[in-house]
Amino acid sequence: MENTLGLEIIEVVEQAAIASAKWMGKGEKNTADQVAVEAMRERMNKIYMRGRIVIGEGERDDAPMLYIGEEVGICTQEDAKSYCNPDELIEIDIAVDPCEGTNLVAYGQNGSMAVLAIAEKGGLFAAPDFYMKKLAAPPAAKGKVDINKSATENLKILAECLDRSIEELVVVVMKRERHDDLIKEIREAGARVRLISDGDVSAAISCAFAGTNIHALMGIGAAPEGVISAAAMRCLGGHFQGQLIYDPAVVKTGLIGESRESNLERLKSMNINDPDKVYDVDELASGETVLFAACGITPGVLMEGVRFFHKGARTQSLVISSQSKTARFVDTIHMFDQPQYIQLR
Ligand code: VTB
Repeated sequence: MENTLGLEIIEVVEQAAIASAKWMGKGEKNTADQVAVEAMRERMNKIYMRGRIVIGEGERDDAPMLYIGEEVGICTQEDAKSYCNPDELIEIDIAVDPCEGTNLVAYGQNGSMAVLAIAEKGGLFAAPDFYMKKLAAPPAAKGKVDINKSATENLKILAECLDRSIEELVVVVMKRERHDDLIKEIREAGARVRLISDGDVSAAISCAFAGTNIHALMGIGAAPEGVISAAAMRCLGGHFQGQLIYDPAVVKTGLIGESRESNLERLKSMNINDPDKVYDVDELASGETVLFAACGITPGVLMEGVRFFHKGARTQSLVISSQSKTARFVDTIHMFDQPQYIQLR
């Protein structure tokens, strides 16, 4: 799977990032998202594969493109049946977030990226559009920190695993009212908090890379983003746990007329019978082969953002594979108009 898809998915996230970056700082988050979706879908449909979107832009009725259940790839198109041999290709599931951090792009802030994860059919948890309590930590703390423990306890464990003092630890938390107590607790325990306005996928993955000075992600973000983060953490050997939040007293999902009961009903209808279950990384991204790709739209901790120059752009992407056990940073110069020569900038 990796051999055929590895390079192509870099281009998928690159194209989405370039399209979205053109809207950087323009204050129009919906357009920044829409152009990324279109670019991602167009490039994806040129790949020789049989793909199905499991995490996407929404339900079919609400999202015209990259909706949940949409089939993508050349071999899912009617006119390609003549030269595609479906028996030759495994079916794959794809989770996409073409513009992770639309506000960040719209307001020219750091940390947005185009991102996707792939696994063989059934290999990614089809998370409902709910919130998720998340805990991400470096590989050294995998299975030792626990989302059921308090932030204070987890910081003690983390400090031990990383052989540091708690004061040296940095925890990323999304700046939201729902996290006020959590932020207070982390500070009281002695650790430092890096508040972000959006983009917790990038924050989660950063935990798995030494040198980012990010040691944990704590708090509540969106569940689909949790699955995408888990796919990367699965490949990187990092810690990731997620627990769905269905109580509107904690955070409202935004569904019309929602209540605790109606949310529970909705989860049941999706065959989620234990709503309090804590999912670990291997359950959120259970596939035998998992691939992850991201490309910076605006600059971030792990990747540069898109930089435009005369008739071209330069991007930085990250491709992670559970199969080859690699995390590749790919620096690409894109020439829009056949220049005479390539200049490194
Ligand atoms: C979360 C987070 C994402 O949007 O979904 C957030 O996981 C929205 O949270 O990374 P609120 O509803 O509390 O604003 C992102 O930050 C960007 O998609």
